[in-house]
Amino acid sequence: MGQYRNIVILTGAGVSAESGIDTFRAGTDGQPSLWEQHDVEDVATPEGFARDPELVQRFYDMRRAAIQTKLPNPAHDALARLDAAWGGDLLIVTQNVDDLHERAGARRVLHMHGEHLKAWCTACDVRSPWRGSLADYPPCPACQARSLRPDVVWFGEMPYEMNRIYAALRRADLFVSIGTSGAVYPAAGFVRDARELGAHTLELNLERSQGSHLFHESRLGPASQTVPSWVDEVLAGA
Ligand code: BJW
Repeated sequence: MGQYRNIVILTGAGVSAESGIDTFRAGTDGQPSLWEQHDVEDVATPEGFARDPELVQRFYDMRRAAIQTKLPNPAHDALARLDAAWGGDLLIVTQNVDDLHERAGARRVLHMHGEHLKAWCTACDVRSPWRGSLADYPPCPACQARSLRPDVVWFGEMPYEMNRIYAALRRADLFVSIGTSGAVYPAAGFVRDARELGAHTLELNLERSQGSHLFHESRLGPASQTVPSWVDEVLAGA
């Protein structure tokens, strides 16, 4: 691992699974996944929100409350350790809307699918820190309009900071994907982009994902084990 300088790490729901946060597709430890419990068209599309905003607000209220009771696990801790120690470029692009990377101490984190702990005012376009409920139409702290929605990216919406992500992928000589099924684009395409641009590509996942064959290397196992040992390896070679 000593030959690398610029790293992009993509994380998905699998990195937070051992903190007790539900994954979206295949459930873990006998728990049903989120999309087994809720219809994705109803709760994760702008059309679903327009049809039944209260249902969607309650779904996100429940998840926003739940993440505040969870703690980072050894995978988040190891990535924070790498972030603190790594002298080259490093960007943790997370699809997760929880704040566990930050609570573990990571600084170079980009939330491409938004954040549970922010509310977005569709009247004035300001995003405000938010920990409570949105279901009872609270006023926007900036403009007082009662037009707040969860600051998350639904299907059909543009993920955040794509230019910054592609710029990091162009510089990367190592791309690592952790705990994501590779089912959702554009994130699922990053491995192809990174590889075409010359990066070494590594997958760390519980099981082989949809795009496993696209990686140079796959290591299987729970993130709480595979991530700390990979981080040790990278830092030993640095
Ligand atoms: C463990 C583990 C452990 C478990 N240790 N591992 C046809 C083709 C291509 C694209 C499209 C298409 N039709 C439509 C599209 C576009 C669409 C899309 O991708 N649809 C697919 C269903 C095909 N995408 C979009 O609409 C996106 N926008 C877009 O494309 O804009 C246009 C554009 C054009 C050009 C450039 C850029 C943009 C927006 C996608 C928004 C996704 N939003 C959600 C909800 C966010 C808010 C919320 O949290 O509610 O994001 S959906 C959901 O899926 C969430 C996640 O971030 C995302 C990815 O899920 P993830 O993280 O991979 O979780 P899982 O559950 O799928 O997998 C968990 C993995 O962990 C598994 O592999 C387990 O094995 C593993 N695991 N435990 C290690 N302990």
